Amino acid sequence: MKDRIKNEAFFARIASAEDAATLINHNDIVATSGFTGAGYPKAVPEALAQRITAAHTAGKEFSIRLLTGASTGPQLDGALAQANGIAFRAPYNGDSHLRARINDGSTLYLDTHLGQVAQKARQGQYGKPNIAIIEAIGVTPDGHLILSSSVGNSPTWAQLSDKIIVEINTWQNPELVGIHDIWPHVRMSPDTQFIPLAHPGDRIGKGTLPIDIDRLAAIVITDEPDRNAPFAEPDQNARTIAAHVLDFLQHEVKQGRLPSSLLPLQSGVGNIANAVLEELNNSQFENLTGFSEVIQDGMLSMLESGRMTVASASSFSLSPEAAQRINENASFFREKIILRQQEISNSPELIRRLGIIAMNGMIEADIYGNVNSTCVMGSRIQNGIGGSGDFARNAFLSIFVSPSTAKGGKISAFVPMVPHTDHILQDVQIIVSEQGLADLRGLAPVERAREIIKNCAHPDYRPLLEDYFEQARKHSFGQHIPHHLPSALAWHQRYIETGSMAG
Ligand code: 0RQ
Repeated sequence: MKDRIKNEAFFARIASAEDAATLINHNDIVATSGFTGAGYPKAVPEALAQRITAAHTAGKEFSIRLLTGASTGPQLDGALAQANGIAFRAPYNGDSHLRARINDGSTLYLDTHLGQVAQKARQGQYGKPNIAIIEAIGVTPDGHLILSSSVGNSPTWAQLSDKIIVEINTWQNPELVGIHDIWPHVRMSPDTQFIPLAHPGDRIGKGTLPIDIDRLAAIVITDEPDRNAPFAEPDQNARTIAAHVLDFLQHEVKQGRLPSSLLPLQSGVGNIANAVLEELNNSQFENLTGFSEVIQDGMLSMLESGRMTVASASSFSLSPEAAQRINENASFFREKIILRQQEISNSPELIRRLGIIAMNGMIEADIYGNVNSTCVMGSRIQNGIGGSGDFARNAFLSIFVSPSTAKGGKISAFVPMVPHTDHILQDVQIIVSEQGLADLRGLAPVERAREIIKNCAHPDYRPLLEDYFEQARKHSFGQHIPHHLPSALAWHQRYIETGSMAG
């Protein structure tokens, strides 16, 4: 272990996960590392879940308020949700057990733009964290942490928390050292500083995270891989959507609106986003760059093939096979990948300056191009807004992708009115389904409606949308964004009542 923990004072604080978990009490605010299933603590949360279950069995209350970077994994969100130990959670979740707790009302969820969490935490909006739990791959002789497969909010949690527990995960390759870039000059307004980053490959900070030894409560040793979910082979819809995106980008280059190396790419979670990246890897584009929050399999392939020269993010979201590739070739990837804290990877200032091409999935869009990314039937959370809002609003091009139907055709992804809005029409420039691509740039709302219905809606639902649009124009209170309010949400109500939007 001395090859991982090179500072004596840290070495002296090694404890078991069970002992470390006893430092956490009912109602504590616990802030952890972890972003999209990478770099989250594993052993202490599992031990805490057991402690919570034991307390509940003894008839005692025990729950925590949990803050993270983004989604974590089964040992953290999953185990604590199964123990019904999370009273409050922010800012993003992808775990199915926790999703069920949020949707049945037992956990309160504050879904937040990922780029804003650190700033809000510094303002005290979530309360002062009692304890931070941070996964690292080692400790330097001068007592700095070498973070693991994500940076997320770890610098902020280490700074704000009363106590710190560090998990050293020996599964992670120590050669990842040097992949991180932690900018130490984050300040509160009015003292905020210009972020000196002009290219996705710029390194502007430090490779390690200094922490205050006086607040270091325990070091726990683990040896477990991250939660890595295999990507499904892209289906026909994903491949068709990817081909539409590629045609569009090629057209933009031909028109002289994009350089042949495009602009830095952001790609969201999910199989379609990954399929677009795989398609780009087979394209003629060269010297691509990535400025995103997660690095998926598709981006890894592009770095390996040389199609992409550098990728900046806050974390990985990989299949087990790709995670193994990183672990085996850490010295290659640490030259091509930069992991930053999420207030830098998702900084509106940088997204606007670099001119990002943002590609994100969605649940549904309405005929005017307002997008719902989070709430099924307006009320049931799927994951969260994640970084899609940070990127969509500030991007050079903001693209949303989705199959035209869900649940075997029972749901149309294009509806008269969305029952929940994450991205207003002003932030949505391009929408793509397997049916086609709607280029909404420069169009007024009624022009957008015609494009979306014609190009994106499924043929089974297109006539129904045309009918709605006609009715809306006849009966609307105003003609700017025509709606027929009595039937605007009828499709959703019909699905809730009958299991199909088509009736
Ligand atoms: O549900 O698993 O129960 O079948 O939503 O849908 O088709 O697997 O698509 O994985 O691309 O996710 C918007 C959720 C799409 C994702 C969303 C149901 C569908 C399925 C998942 P089941 P698919 P994807 C960077 C950017 C917000 C965060 C973001 C997301 C499940 O893209 O979370 O962009 N985005 N972050 O059946 C009812 C519809 C539906 C629907 C799909 N219209 N109505 N259910 N589903 N469409 C990353 C980070 O920020 C960290």
